[in-house]
This record gives sequence, C-alpha cells and structure tokens, in this order.
Amino acid sequence: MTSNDSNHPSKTIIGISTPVGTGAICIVRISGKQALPITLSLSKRDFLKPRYATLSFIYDEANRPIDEAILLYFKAPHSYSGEDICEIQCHGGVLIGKTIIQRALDLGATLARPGEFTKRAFLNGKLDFAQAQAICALINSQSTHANEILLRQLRGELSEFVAQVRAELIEILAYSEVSIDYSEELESSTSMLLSQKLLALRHKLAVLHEDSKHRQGVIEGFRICIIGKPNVGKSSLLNALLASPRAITSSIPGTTRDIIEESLSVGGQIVRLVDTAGIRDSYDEIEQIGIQRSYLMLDSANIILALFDSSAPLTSEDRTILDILSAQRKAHILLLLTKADISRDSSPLLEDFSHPLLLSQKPLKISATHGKQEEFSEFNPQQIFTLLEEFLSTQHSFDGLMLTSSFQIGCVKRALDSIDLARTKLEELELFSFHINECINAICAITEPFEHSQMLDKMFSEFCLGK
Ligand SMILES: Nc1nc2c(ncn2[C@@H]2O[C@H](COP(=O)(O)OP(=O)(O)OP(=O)(O)O)[C@@H](O)[C@H]2O)c(=O)[nH]1
Ligand SMILES: [Mg+2]
Repeated sequence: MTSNDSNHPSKTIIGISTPVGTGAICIVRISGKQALPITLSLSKRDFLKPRYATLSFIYDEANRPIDEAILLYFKAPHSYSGEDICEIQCHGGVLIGKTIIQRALDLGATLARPGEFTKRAFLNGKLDFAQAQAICALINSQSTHANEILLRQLRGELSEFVAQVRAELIEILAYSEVSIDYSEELESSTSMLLSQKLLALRHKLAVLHEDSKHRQGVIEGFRICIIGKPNVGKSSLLNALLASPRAITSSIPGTTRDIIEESLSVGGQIVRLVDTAGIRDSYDEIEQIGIQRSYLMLDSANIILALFDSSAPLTSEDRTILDILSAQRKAHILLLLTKADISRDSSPLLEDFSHPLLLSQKPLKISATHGKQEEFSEFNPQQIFTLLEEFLSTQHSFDGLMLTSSFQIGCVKRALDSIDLARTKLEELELFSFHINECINAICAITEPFEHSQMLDKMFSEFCLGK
C-alpha cells in the first residue's frame, strides 16, 4: 500500500453515511488528520468544540452558501474510527451532500471506500473484527432476533468466548512446550489431562459450530429451496405459495432451466423462496447449467422442500435426490408428496418407502393444482406455512452464543480440524504444538484476522458506503 492509495491511513476520507435519495437530512462524515481543518474551511469558522453541535453555514469556493448544517466534531481517539471525525448534518436530497463532498475533495479529502470508516476503527483498535462484522450485519439485518444476537456480538460476547478459548489453548500449549524443553515426552498423566482438556474444548466448539451452521438463516435471511426431479410440480408449488403465477409450468419435463427466487412472508418474517431446475441426468447443455445451479442452491438453503410425485413409482432420479438430501447436514428438510389429487392409496411410491430419509419423517401430501378429488380440489398452502413457521420459531427461540457469518463458522471449523489432528499427535510433541498453534490462529482470526490484508479489504468492502 502506498500513500497514494485512496485508502492509505494517512489520507483523510469523506463519505455520505445516510442512504442516497430524498430525506430530511444527509450526514457527510470526514475522518482523518485533516477532518477538522477541512470542516473549518468549509464552514469558515476558527474552531469547533468537540462533541458540541454547532449550527453553521457551509460555503463553496466562491464563498456562496451551499447549505446551513449542524457540525459535530469528535476528537481522536474518542470517535468511531479512532481518528478525528467531523460530521456535517446537512439537508437531505441528492445535491447538497454531493456538493459538500466535492468541495471537501478540493480541500484535500479522499473519497472513502465502502466500509472504510469501520476498517479504520478496526485498525485503530476501537473494534475487533467480530464486532466490525456485527455492525455490517446489523445494518443489513431484517429481523429483531438477528438484531439481538448481533448487538450481543457488538458488545463483545463472541470476543470474550474467543479470548477464553485462546487462553485454554495457550495453557495446553504451555504444557507441551515445557515438555519439549525438558523431557521431550509427556508423562502419561499429563497426556491424559491434555487429551481431556482438548476433548472438552472440542465439544464446546463443535456445539457452537453446529448450532451456528443450522441457524445461519437467522442472520443472513432464510432461504427455502424447492427441489425435485423434473415435472414433479416444483414450479406449481412456488406459484401456489406465492399465490401468483410467477414461474412457467408445463407437463414437459425440464421446463424450468434457471433459478427463480422470490420473497415470501412466513409468519411475518421475509424469507427467500427458490424454485430450481429439476435434477436429472441431462445431455442438454443449458439444462445441465441449470441443474448445477440447483445443486448450488441446495448448499445455500436453510430449508429444503423436497418434492416426490405421489402419483407414480419412485424413480432412480428420486433416489439420487434422496441420497443427496441424506448427505447434506445443514438444511432442515420437509418432504412433500405432490399430485395427491391423482395418486391412489395403492400408489407404488408408498410401497417403495424404504429409503431411510422417507422413513424418518411423515411426508405431507399436497396438490398444487386443481385436482380431481374433492379433498385436494383447492390446495391450502397453510399446512406448509404452518410447518415453516414452526421451524422458524425454533430457530428464533435459541438464545445461546452464535457465530454470525460464514467466515466465523469457517474459523471454528479450522480450529476443530486442528484439534482433531493435535489429538492424534500426543506422542509427537513438536507436531502436537504445531496443530495447537494452528488452532489458536484459526480461532483468533474471528477477532483479529491480521494475516490476510487482501481478505480484510474484501470483507470491509462488503460494508455499505459511509460506514
Ligand atoms: N394433478 C396435478 N398436477 C400437477 C400438480 N402439480 C403440478 N402438476 C402438473 O405437473 C406438471 C409439471 O408441473 P411443474 O410445476 O411445471 O413441474 P416442475 O417440477 O417445475 O418441472 P420442471 O420445471 O420441468 O423441473 C404440470 O403439468 C402441472 O400442471 C398437482 O398437484 N396435481
Ligand atoms: Mg419448474
């Protein structure tokens, strides 16, 4: 990084912190050594008292007023970024804020990149990385439950957990290092003790990892994915749940080629509902791409609505899908038997219910189109909504510690892998120490991912502008 880089810490950055568009006020934020001089030049004032609101005009280069605004000065290090920060609360709209920014750029400021104020706060020790991520997620949060979890993370709950795990690992490392220095092997009682400590730690991390993986949707928004072989009725179900003919349906297998994603309200919570291309072996190049996307959606789903045609025998395509579903461990699966209006009780599918997944839960029979039998003549999606609501409410009743991003979940997974490797090396202390050190690095990356500056740039760039 050179000092010419726009995000070099020596530069004074400026950005609009409020959403772009028409609104009562617009907040322009300036952070860095020149924040105060630039704001004084803009307002033609001699000084600003820290933490006091000052009503002042802002002027252009020809001394014409641009706007009347409220100025706030936060003196370093008592500011969000840890640097001098000035906030100019001008009137809203698109023009005034941009004009002030242009004038400040002429006076030496540099445009902030997305997330750069928070990145500076992190680099200046005002926040650790978990807290910075919590802020990013809070801004994008769509539910009050997610807010509660993220506020706890912002207050340092996850950071404390990381510090505690780190301390336990360092204690384990100390035993090993002392033994390397003196005896090169562990006494059997020490070896037993370390093994027990590692096992307890592993359990704690594994529980956190599993809980968080299953509840990722609480923070990131739940994604419900409709999966099944071609022609099983996926798009018809999507349309029925949305109460709108969003997707094309037809009796030709392979009608849906791409992902169709729509928002849906379930019990007052907005979720994403995804229709996919039917999974089967296909020689059609475009259909193959669609099927690949179906697999990707399966990986990212929190809930899978797995469809099987109750009017026909189970096929090899169904079995492939059942095997895929059995192998995945993240999403909650709801099994639905479609076309119940034309299925008979003696349907071959019901006799073929030997797959463990089909035996593990009672599938719900549905009919997404107007059918022949009276009882299914009108599909009532309420049954599915009720099941979805029940699942979502179990997710929200959880109030334990939670990892709130894929990055944090990945860190804990790496820590678990290192613990597993360390436990196999209790007789080879150099290697044991190596894996414990790896584990410390993995877990500490949640709060201090210092070793990857490019990754930091990428992660902060996902923040919104002006934050
Ligand atoms: N009788 C009856 N027909 C249905 C039902 N659901 C869907 N169908 C019919 O089954 C055919 C396939 O429905 P789609 O919803 O297009 O199936 P799909 O799974 O999206 O198919 P692909 O997009 O090809 O993967 C259409 O002719 C629908 O009208 C149902 O519950 N009962
Ligand atoms: Mg379809």
